[in-house]
Amino acid sequence: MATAHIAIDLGASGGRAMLAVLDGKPATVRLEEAHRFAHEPLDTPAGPVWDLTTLWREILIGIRAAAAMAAEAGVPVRSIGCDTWGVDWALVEPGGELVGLPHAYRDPDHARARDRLLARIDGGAEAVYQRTGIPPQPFNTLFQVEARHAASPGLFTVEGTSLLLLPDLLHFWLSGVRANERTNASTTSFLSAKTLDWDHGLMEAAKLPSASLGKLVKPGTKLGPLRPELAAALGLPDSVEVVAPGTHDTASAVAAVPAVDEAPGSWAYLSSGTWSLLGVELDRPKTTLDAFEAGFTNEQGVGGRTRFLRNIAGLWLVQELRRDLEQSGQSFDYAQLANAAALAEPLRTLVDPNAEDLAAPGDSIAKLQGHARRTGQPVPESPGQLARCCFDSLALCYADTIERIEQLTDHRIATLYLVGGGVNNQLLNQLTADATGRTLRLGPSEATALGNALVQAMGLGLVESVEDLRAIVARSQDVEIVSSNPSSADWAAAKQRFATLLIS
Ligand code: LRH
Repeated sequence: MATAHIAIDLGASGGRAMLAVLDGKPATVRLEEAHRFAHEPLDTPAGPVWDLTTLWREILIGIRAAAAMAAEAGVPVRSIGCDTWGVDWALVEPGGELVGLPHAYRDPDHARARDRLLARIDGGAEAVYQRTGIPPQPFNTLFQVEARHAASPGLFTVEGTSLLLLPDLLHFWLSGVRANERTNASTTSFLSAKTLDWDHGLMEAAKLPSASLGKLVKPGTKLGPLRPELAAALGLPDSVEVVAPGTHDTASAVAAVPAVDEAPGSWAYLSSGTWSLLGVELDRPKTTLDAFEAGFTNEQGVGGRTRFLRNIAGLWLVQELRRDLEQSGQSFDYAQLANAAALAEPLRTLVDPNAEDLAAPGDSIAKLQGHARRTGQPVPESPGQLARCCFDSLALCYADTIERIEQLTDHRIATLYLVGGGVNNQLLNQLTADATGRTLRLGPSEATALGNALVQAMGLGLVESVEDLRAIVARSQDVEIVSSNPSSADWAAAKQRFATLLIS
């Protein structure tokens, strides 16, 4: 019998409620959008914060819409689960009251907090990496907690307060149950890569209160039924279960990569959206010095796998460029910007997409031009030149990352699976295939919502394993292939130039 699962998928600039219907033998999945909304961090004197009441209202609108779609199709809703971007968190008092608003991770204060905290820890960043497998990115929860603690120590004083990552908070609001789901917990940089439990010692070394860390659960855990009063208000039976998916959006996306019948180690994934997350699955974290120096994170995945990947700035660069162009009176939509980039001279100006100044919001044009000047390259002036600089640099960064993976894992990557909204960017797809010299398999663009819904189904015993999940996704969609044409430009020379620009 067909079953329906509601996936709430929040990104840093927009969220959606999706209805997934699982049906048939062998099973396939159909995904429909019930509701979509935009949101953004709000500036306050204490720093940028997430507008939680708006998010909650939109989520409830989305659940209600998805419930109505399921009722119309005559399919029972069995579960709901939420995923969001990583690292951001909230404090909840024992009585359930929220302590302050959660801060948004792109806050310049976090880089200062990181430097301060690492200076207090013996062995600094490398020691933290060996313990957690997470490189010292300023937005990691560890550094955010340091920033909040330094600014407002009073936040942490109430006994029994829980630190919940954002999807954990939403699950608490939906079910009344507090738990920390492990995939997102691994983005905090205080989850031990060895025990996969909280690293209380690291929290103590960092002089941070760790009593607030709660019970860890794995993806697919049934947290409890939807609160009865909420179920009634949403038009759902109170038998609907709140099931934690891989609550880190990247974990959900990687779970839904349709890699079936691939030789182990022969494929990599690129989850492409605001961020580009490029990596492979490993059986366990790899916290060696060379992995640290190459900038790889070891995040936890669905089915106990490790997501060994690099966080690359991704389409954020183009989103920021578009915003800056708009502020200077030049309005482009993404398709127009990609068209202008396609007509611009290839490989003219390159930047390291992971340069820390580019990750902070604002002044995109001046920053890109500053990088060009400082490195003696032609300064991009037109929107097409600026966008081309972003796309070419991303493609080269992907190629560089695949080479690093091959060196670190001794595997040869033949195929790159591309999932997420970025799969719709044809120019970047072709540049990626050309720069990497790999075959690209595209889709699904909604991998995160699919992975979220199917891990819920796994928690209910309707999907057997990650392999089963991937086979369902593969069966449910057509895969588009992009072949590489490495002779399209002088990629070899560009790679050499690119290598000289890298900060790490
Ligand atoms: C992508 C993502 C990424 C990082 C970042 C903060 O949405 O989750 O994996 O953790 O957001």
